[in-house]
This record gives sequence, C-alpha cells and structure tokens, in this order.
Amino acid sequence: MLSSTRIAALAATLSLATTAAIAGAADYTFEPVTPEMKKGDDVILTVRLTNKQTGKPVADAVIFKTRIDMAPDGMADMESPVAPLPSKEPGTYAFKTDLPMAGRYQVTLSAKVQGEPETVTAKVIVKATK
Ligand SMILES: [Cu+2]
Repeated sequence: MLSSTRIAALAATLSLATTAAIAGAADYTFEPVTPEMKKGDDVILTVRLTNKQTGKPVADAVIFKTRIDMAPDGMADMESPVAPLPSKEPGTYAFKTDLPMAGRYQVTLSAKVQGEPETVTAKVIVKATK
C-alpha cells in the first residue's frame, strides 16, 4: 500500500516530468559575459546561453540572426556590424563588433538550440564606456 507521502512524492515527480515535456524557448536565457566594455572598433562581445531549468550553459546552439544597435539610447538605426567568432568556452558565443560611441547597445539574437523545436530569441543589453 502506498503511503500518502509516497503518493505526494509520485505526484510531484509526475508534474515535474510534465513541465519538462512542455519546456520551450522561454527556458533559455542569453546574458552578456561582460556587461560593460570600452567603446571602440573590433570589440569582442560574448554572451552566455543558459538553460534556466538546469542552470547549465548550453553549447552547440546555432545563432542564425544577430543585430546590434543603440535602441536603448534612442538610436535604433545606429546599427553595428557583427561577425561571429569561435567560442572559447562551451555555452558562450562571441562576436566581433564596433561600439563607436559610449552608451547602451542592444544585442538581438535568434538561435536554434539542440533538442528544442522553438527558436530562442533574446535581447541583451551591454554598455560601452568612454
Ligand atoms: Cu549612438
């Protein structure tokens, strides 16, 4: 016979399994590795992709769209060139860009994560200083 504690534990396990099954793009987050850097040309900007449920970095994602602009400071049309660089650490993704003036830059990313059918999109804010 199952005790009520066992049943509660079983129910909790089942609901966890259900949550994992319906996991989606919202379970992933991009964060800047260095949220603040010196302005200039050929700046290396690195973001980390994390699975929020496990807290672990997510390697081998394919970032297929990247845009960097100054939208946070009202300059959405001030767009910077972006070139992907090889990753130095699993779960981090690096780009070469220009941050020509001090202020806040928005990095808009679209990525395909292994095993996740939905596209993961994110907006990351970084700050360039003088
Ligand atoms: Cu600007």
